[in-house]
Amino acid sequence: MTSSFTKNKSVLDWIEDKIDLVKPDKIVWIDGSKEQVEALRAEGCETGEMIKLNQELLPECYLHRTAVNDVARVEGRTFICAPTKDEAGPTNNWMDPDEAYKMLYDIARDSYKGRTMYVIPYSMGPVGSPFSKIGIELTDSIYVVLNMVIMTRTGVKVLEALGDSDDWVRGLHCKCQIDPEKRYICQFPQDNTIISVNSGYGGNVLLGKKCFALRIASYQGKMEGWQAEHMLILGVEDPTGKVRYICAAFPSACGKTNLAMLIPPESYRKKGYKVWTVGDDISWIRKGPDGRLYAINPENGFFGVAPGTNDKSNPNALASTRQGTIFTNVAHDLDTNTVWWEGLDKNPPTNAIDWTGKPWNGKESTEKGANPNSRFTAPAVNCPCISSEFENPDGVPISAIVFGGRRAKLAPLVYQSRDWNHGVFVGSVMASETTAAAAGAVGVVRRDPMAMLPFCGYNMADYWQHWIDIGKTLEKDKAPKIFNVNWFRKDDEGNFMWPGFGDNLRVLEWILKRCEDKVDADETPIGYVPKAEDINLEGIEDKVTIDDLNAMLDVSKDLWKEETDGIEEFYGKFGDRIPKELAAELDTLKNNLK
Ligand code: OXD
Ligand code: MN
Repeated sequence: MTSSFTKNKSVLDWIEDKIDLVKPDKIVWIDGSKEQVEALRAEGCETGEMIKLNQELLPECYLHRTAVNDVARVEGRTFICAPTKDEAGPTNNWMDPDEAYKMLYDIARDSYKGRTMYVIPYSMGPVGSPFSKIGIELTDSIYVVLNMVIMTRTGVKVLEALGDSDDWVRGLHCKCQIDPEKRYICQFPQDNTIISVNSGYGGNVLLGKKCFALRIASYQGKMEGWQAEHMLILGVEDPTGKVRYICAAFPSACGKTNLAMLIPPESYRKKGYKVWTVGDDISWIRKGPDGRLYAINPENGFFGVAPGTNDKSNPNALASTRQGTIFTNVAHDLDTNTVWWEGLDKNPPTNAIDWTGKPWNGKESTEKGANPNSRFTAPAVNCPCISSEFENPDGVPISAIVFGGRRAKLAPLVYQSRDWNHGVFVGSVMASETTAAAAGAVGVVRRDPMAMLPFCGYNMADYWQHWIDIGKTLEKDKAPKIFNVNWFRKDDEGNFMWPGFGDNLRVLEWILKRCEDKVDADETPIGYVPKAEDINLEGIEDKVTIDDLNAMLDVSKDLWKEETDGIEEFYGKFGDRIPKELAAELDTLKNNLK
């Protein structure tokens, strides 16, 4: 095969092979031009795949509805196809690579007949950055192309940066019949390959995101000495203009996008504090020339959950969606040709189409207008608080790493690990209690180490070892300090004790002071906990008293003893693959609780 876009033999051979397999009628290379995007939007509208929204109120914005059986990532049908089951580990689904290729090729064979193959060259990270990695996704979906154009850097410039290198991630997406019984999202970390069939929904088909930037990249990072993490990156600017950066990992439904785009409380704004967003979902982290850890956000947009986003909960996210955005599975207000979702405002449209495509009157219907997992795909540049360092090819230096989860009684508002290895332990035992938002029982503890449970491309115990090994390469005063936060502590009546949202900056302030040794702390069995008077309550004294704060900072030995049983059980799944450093941390915790 030849092409005017590249002479890279590994690229051309692979595409030729896939053309033979799926048999498209036509091949279109995505060149990254505005004209091509415009033409694809128009074509998507002609086929009904995309709906053009009110261009005065929402310029360059479109709506898409997926099949009703295809509205979320499917962890049960996501596989790590490593050579052996042990390499995938006990927390991943595993399939033998040869069997997986055969099965997937049988499903994909001839599936592009009568359709177009779009070839998307994309870069995760700024093109040419030493952090960045290149992928090529083949897809038969215009929706996927238009989303990838927002979420990644695409086009000719990517092929130029690749040159004749073989170091790129192969991605094949086939919509097929959107048959949920034949839906598979397969990662082959050893082959830099992703194959996704029978889905048209975001996380399953925008292959640069979870499949590449986390599952494949976590394995690449292990082999190459860096880290791919499910972490937001934010910068806190203090009144002197100094900006310090924090990476934070939380399981789904813990407010990651909200924290990444936090608006400081009024008293902080008056003093000159600002928060800058570098990323809301994924961090790629590596050591810089000065020995500190630096992070980039490999993405170029936000694929955020729409419901609950409004001008109080997250005005920056909402503002990001006002231009050049694709909405997926939200309600369509026919009177204004705009979009609506639960929690946007108290004024649902009465003449609308719901996310399933049926007529919907938001004032009368008991059904939801938007799917609970409906999304916006918004360009990062739209975000009013996007960091000036967003495009910095060298990333931003990380002062603190923050883990967190939803724990009603157990974890204090914030605590600091004693050192790097203890911090890795804290991340490895991360857990969240289930909420009513998900199916199943409420309040059940789900372990989600580093928020990577569904995203780690290899054995999680080896992943922890990789964390430990990275720590060994860092000088003590250069390593980020590691913390755990819990915004979700409840009192005996079941009320949240901490106001959250912008007030979380009060906790970040304490964290950054600890990083610079500017504030003392109390040593407890689980790590360092703030003295209540060191958390600034100015402006919220009527909502949170010192007594409340003391209650939120309390560490109950009894509850933590119960917790160690759960940790032991979880660690047990990994047998003797558990790093000895983490086994020692668990012993230390148990001793501290005696
Ligand atoms: C996401 C997720 O969509 O983590 O970012 O589920
Ligand atoms: Mn995520």
